[in-house]
Amino acid sequence: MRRAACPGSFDPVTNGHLDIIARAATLFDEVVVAVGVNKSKHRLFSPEERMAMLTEACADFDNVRIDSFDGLLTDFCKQHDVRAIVKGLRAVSDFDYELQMAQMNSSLAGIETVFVPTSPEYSFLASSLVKEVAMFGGDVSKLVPAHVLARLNERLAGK
Ligand code: COD
Repeated sequence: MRRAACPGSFDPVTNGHLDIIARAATLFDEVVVAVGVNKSKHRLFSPEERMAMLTEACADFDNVRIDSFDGLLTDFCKQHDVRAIVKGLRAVSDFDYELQMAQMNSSLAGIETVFVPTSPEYSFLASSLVKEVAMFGGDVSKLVPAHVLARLNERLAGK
């Protein structure tokens, strides 16, 4: 079985993430969406909330499952027999950092990274921008699934 991981913070999941996950699901037998926990970083949503949003957003994919990890991504990959890491590339600015991580992960555990170019309509899309725009009352309804938009609005309203 060819199993790949799509790792990220997913705080929250956007349509850009989902585009990459959907395309990875056509390339591999199974895709594990791996939510990085990293307790030292402040997040708007808890790991459980991020996983719940991903579970709902990926419900239609038969070969996609959601998991989380704390620590090194390569350790997660070894534990789950993951052969490749799939990452989306938005722009040259992503490339420098992603290449560095891909080479580190390869040197740590021999795990390959497959880069999938972002679809043009999502090339500007990042969770951080979605949160910022939503916080100032901007319309992000085309950038995240409807259930994520509802949770985002609730959280930003302090609920
Ligand atoms: N279009 C295409 N792809 C996108 C888009 C978009 N609009 N938005 C995001 N993506 C893709 C990118 O590939 C991105 O890498 C991925 O989705 C996740 O994005 P985020 O923002 O949710 O997550 P990040 O970048 O904060 O996640 C970083 C990781 C958690 C993957 C990374 O820090 C990690 O691997 N941490 C574990 C610790 C570790 O192993 N460190 C050593 C690394 S060498």
